[in-house]
Amino acid sequence: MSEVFTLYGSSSSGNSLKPKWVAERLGIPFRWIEVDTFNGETRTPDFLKLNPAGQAPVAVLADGRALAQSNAITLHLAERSDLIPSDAFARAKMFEWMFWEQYSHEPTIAVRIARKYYLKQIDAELDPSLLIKGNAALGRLELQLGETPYLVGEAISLADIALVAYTRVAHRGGFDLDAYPAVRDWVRRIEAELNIQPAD
Ligand SMILES: N[C@@H](CCC(=O)N[C@@H](CS)C(=O)NCC(=O)O)C(=O)O
Repeated sequence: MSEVFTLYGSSSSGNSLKPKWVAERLGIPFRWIEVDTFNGETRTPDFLKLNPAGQAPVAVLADGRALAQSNAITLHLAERSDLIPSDAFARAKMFEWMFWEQYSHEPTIAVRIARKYYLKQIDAELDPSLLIKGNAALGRLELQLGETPYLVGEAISLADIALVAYTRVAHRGGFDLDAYPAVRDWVRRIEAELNIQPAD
């Protein structure tokens, strides 16, 4: 089957992996174009035509339309699939987690991972609030996952995929998942459901 879309992404970026995992799980054929997000490849004139914000991931549909923002791409790919709850309230809860991910989880955990693991900054160079706010985010997840096996309802949804992307590699940012056993077990469960190997 020919590709339904092209995904510009970085293999080291959880944001890029979210739509990749969704497409793979739903059996949607796509072409992956690797982009180095650390050396300006998302800031070239050609890339900026796809996403003026200069960030990966970007999905380019077969008709040429481009869509950015990891969670928007997953929503588009998963339209009418079982990764989006059909019940209106459950669907809104899924959005609640996805919006929270972009405001309170990714900007702390993903940023600390990028600075510490990829850019090799030492702890003294890092904003101390990243560790505090990242641990608060993990605590929020632990509270939910101590009560329910998935973030919303009885099955995996886009909320789990959005949140697992950086949580599974949180140790690279200096976060200790052993302090969050329900989160740690959920990570393994979601990785198994998505058929992806545990990180590191
Ligand atoms: N909110 C965006 C964040 C995208 C983002 O931060 N992308 C990073 C990689 S994870 C990037 O492309 N950085 C390169 C740059 O800003 O130049 C999303 O969820 O897609």
